Amino acid sequence: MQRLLLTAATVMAMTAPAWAQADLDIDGVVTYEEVLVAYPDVTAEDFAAMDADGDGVLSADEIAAAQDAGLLAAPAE
Ligand SMILES: [Ca+2]
Ligand SMILES: [Ca+2]
Repeated sequence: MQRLLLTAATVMAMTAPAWAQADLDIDGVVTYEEVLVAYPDVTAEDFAAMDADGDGVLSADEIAAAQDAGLLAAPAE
């Protein structure tokens, strides 16, 4: 867990797109666990609403759509 938090801090220090800051293991998709690190208030229901294709992870497009829809705020700079 400590390593995960350190990774999050490192990623957030980089100038990456907002969604990429949540993708802690840089595999191109964001899991619910990764969302919770950046957005602790997101519920499983919120995540399911954002997961448009229902594959259990959020793609960059799904995150962009969620941010456009106001479901997911961009991380504070
Ligand atoms: Ca990931
Ligand atoms: Ca998905």
